[in-house]
Amino acid sequence: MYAPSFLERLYRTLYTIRVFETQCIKLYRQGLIVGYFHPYLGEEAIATGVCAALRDDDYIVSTHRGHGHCIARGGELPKMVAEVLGRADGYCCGRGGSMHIADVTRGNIGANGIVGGGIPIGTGAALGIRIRGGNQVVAVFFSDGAANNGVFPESLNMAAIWDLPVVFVLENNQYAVASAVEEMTRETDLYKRGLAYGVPSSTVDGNDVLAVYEKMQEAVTTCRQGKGPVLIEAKTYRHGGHHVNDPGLYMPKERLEYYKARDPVGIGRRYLLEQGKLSEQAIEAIEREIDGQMDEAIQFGTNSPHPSVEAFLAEVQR
Ligand SMILES: Cc1ncc(C[n+]2csc(CCOP(=O)(O)OP(=O)(O)O)c2C)c(N)n1
Ligand SMILES: [Mg+2]
Repeated sequence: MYAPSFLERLYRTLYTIRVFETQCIKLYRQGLIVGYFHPYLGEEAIATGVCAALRDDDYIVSTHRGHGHCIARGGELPKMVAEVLGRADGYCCGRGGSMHIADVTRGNIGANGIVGGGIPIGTGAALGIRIRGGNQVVAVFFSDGAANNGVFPESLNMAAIWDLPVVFVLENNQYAVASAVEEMTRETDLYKRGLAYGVPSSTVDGNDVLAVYEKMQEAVTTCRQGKGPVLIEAKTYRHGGHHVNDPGLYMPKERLEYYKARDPVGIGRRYLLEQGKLSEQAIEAIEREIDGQMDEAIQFGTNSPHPSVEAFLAEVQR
């Protein structure tokens, strides 16, 4: 059904996100990354499937758990590693760190340390598209915790009355830090909130990259026809605690094991093996190639200098 080259492209993205997060966790444990680092492990299929359905001139708005979004949008690993290490050659010259990577040349408007902060920004970008008469689409990523912030219903309603071309991608990983979604809301099918605003809304298996891709394609078509917005709730689960230093002991073991058995990277690999008909050896060669790219990115990042104090002040005064 899908071309092997497309399945390979999806798998390359899934695997790259997995390797980036895994290697950065090691850098964090070596004390090279300061502040917080929120891994996207276990959620890779959402960014991958969503971004695969976008055009180059579309936009995304990311979150504090945003490395996967950036990679799926074509972000460059060396500049990403340099940024999370706070180095001068990073995407934001080392001023943003893990939670604030933006890559405007690829339509990545940026990550955001303010939970829910990206929702009105993405809605505004969609309004900009409408005013300019374009037919691009904005994908706004956010999670279940952000959905409980007032900006979500406010933005959803505004986008609905103005038919804005925005896809609200609710990554329901079932936790906001240590707060389980069922403790935070009675109705845990969060997509239903969109129905109250007259917005086409549905849920999808967030661990299945092709399911996400197909759902996003429908949403993008709706938006390009001027019938947006759309809300997609992608159900998933973090593979660990909220950030690197959180062991996630509050996460029930059986639930974690259930989701780990449905590993999004493993599912993407199976698609490539079975539908793409790539051999085990061919897939391993792709994996070694990406491992090598990540090693080079780490070299680049660790060799990059720390930003100078003068440069910091220059930016503040600009
Ligand atoms: C406005 C705001 N409130 C609180 C925080 C602290 N905080 C950081 S991450 C987080 C939880 C976010 O949960 P969710 O939106 O589900 O995102 P996830 O971590 O699951 O990706 C909180 C409360 C913040 N950064 N911004
Ligand atoms: Mg969450």
